Amino acid sequence: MKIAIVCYPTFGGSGVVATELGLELAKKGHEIHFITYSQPVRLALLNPNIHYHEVNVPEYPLFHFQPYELALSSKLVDMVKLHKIELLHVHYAIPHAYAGYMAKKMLKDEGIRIPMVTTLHGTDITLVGSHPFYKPAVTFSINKSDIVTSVSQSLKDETYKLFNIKKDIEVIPNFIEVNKNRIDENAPCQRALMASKGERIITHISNFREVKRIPDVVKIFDKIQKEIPAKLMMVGEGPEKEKAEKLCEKLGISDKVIFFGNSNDIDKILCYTDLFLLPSQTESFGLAALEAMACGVPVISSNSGGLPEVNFEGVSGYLSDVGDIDGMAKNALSILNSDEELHKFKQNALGVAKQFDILNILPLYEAVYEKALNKKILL
Ligand code: GMT
Repeated sequence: MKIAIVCYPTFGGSGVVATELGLELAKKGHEIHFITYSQPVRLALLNPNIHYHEVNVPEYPLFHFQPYELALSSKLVDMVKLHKIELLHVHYAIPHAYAGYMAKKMLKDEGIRIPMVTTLHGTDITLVGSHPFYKPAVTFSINKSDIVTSVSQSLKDETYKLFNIKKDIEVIPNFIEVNKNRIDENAPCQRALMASKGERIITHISNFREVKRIPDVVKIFDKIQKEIPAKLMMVGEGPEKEKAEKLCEKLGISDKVIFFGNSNDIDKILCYTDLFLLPSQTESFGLAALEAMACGVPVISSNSGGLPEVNFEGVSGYLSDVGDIDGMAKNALSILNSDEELHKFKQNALGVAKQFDILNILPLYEAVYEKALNKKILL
């Protein structure tokens, strides 16, 4: 199949899912065309089936806002015609589903009919998409997609609650390549560099936005380190980072907290991690938690959104109400206080992650593509 994938190329769950999906589809022989404004961060152009086409938006003094959707839909039209692309898969509704629909319309005028699959990822529905400024366009473009998927049952329910959606939404969860060779043999797990013997290592990875409740991460860690020797690894960049650094200073724990910035080597950090913290306000799925679990790291998270669909209470970790810092610290300590308990949770976390192996999830996307190609195309 010749598939165009439209996504955000930056660090962030939806772009990562789109990129990993494209790479895996290419390995299976599909021809994949990534169409976005810069090369996706996890994209290695090492497979002849992978192509990348950049969307350029020239600056013009008249424009207060650059018309990205227009440039994207034009690029889609050109690339579909040039490469005989058969299907569009857009990740994150805003503005990709809207731009995809416009491309379909333009192509129809030239006698080309192409189906569009839209994958909803989370904030395109919850925090951003449901804002009155966007809602009519998001509703319209979801209803005009030939097939819609969401990354969790929770996000599907939320979509029906927030929008007037008249079509079926298929749940296809986030995935992970469980058998990936995560550890470089020449640079095995470098735990000793980061912490001394007897210290537990706790990690948080995100885009440091408000929804991640970064101050909670620091406060939970503060409570943990008062009871046991521990270090905190903070991985990622975003608007809440500076505030977190200040909070660490205020609590007098700066020497125990390492801020890494964005990293493409998260496996190297997760390989020496004992526990992962994700106390988010909401999380449609929580890919970062799954990535941790695939490295055998148990998760302490909030119980909001789709998190209970990936972090299983008392098995791969524990879940608490949003903002329950005491509860999360207590649960963390119950795992970290005993080597046996930690070992058990590590094994369990890996076991749960295996359910989300790419080998189980890829056929679900392929089935959706087949269905889209065989349906009457919506316009
Ligand atoms: O919140 C993020 O980390 C970024 C965001 C995105 O769209 O890139 O992530 C969303 O999509 C991920 C992949 O499907 C999900 O695993 C995340 O839970 C979701 N984030 C939120 O719902 C806040």
